[in-house]
Amino acid sequence: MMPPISPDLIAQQNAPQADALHDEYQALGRKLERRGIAIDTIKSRVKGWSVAVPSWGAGRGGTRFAKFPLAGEPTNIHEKLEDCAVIQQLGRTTPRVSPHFPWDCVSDYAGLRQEAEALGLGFDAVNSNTFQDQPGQAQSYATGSLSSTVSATRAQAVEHNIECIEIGRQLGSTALTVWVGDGTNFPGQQDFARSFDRYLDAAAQVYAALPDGWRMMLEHKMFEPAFYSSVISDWGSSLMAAQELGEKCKCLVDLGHHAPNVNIEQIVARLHRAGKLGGFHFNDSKYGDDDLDSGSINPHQLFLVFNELAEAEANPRGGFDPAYMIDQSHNVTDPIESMLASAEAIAGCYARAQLVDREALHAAQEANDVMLAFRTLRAAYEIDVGPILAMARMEQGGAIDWLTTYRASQHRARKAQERKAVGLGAGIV
Ligand code: PSV
Ligand code: MN
Repeated sequence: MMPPISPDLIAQQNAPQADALHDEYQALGRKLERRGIAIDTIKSRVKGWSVAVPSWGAGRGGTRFAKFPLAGEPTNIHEKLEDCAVIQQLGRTTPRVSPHFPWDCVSDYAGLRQEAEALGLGFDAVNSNTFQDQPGQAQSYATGSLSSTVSATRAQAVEHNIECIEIGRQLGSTALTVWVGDGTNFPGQQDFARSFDRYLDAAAQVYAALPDGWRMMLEHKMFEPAFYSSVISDWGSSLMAAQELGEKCKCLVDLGHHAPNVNIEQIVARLHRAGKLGGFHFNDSKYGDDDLDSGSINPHQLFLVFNELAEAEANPRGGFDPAYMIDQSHNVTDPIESMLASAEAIAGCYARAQLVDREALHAAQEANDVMLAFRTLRAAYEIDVGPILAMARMEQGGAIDWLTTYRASQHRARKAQERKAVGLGAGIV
């Protein structure tokens, strides 16, 4: 299969920028060398690091008020894969796609896997969906799924999750992410303890169906769609559930699923300490949202999360292998551009965290030298790692300036001719 963007175009766009990039890379290399860091080592680590993109993020998202479609946006998994391939071709940080079912259902999963492979992509964790009803579905999830009071509804939700595992097997995935919207809107609507018991009982049936080498990741979310209480509302509930379910069950941290200003980096450290850090859904948020582009609002928090990850990697305790995924909704941008920007922001925080002088940091911490500890950490954050990321991209066939190259490719305009138009979404207020 032809790559969606011509490699010649990428090379042509890179050519006039290559000298400046080499200059900047060398200047940064000298600066890092003075701090005892070899820039090529950091570049190799960046090349070895990756984050998955969500299939659902390839289309224009919407809010509950409206969706503003984009001409040429993908409407099925085949078109979504094609756009994800563009992201990988230009950015070289996102070789895997995390699919969502039933949104990405097809009749031939072996064929879908081959299609992805031909585009240079693989599949990451499969996501189940028991937060919406599907046409013809026997039981409704209106008042809950895995925690429903109705046993037939719980059974249906269990069965769907098991089906997702089966699909994932065919796609080469090794993880199932479970997020449920279960919860309440009114005090008194449900009993907190009994809902959690029912959830655990149903989740245990899903857990029992996990193949060897698989993990199940529980994603907590404080609110929405349930606005008074959620069954798996926070990392405490998630950890309790993961501990009860077993070794193969871990917690997934979606950055937007916390109250504003919560210290997420500390949660990351705690989950690692408990041996339960399963993975991430990266996004950013300002208030109570979970859909803005990673690093667009609070890049410093993203860096602090990666600082904890670097600590965890250096001190793996029982093991360190989190799954990294993006989970965003792109309501006003071209999703390809947003995911390229996000992948760059995330990889940039990964790179900066590699620059922290850990020995000096630990020494300052031990000596209770507050300012020195703070300055040691901040020094890494303040380094512009752009030349490392751009060099890693270029050396792997990606674009130095992915935005200009993407726009020059006219990919979206071409797809607007080929793909069927998406209807206007209806706002509800
Ligand atoms: C819920 O807000 C969530 O973060 C879960 O990961 C879902 O699977 C995803 O968004 C898409 O709705
Ligand atoms: Mn999520």
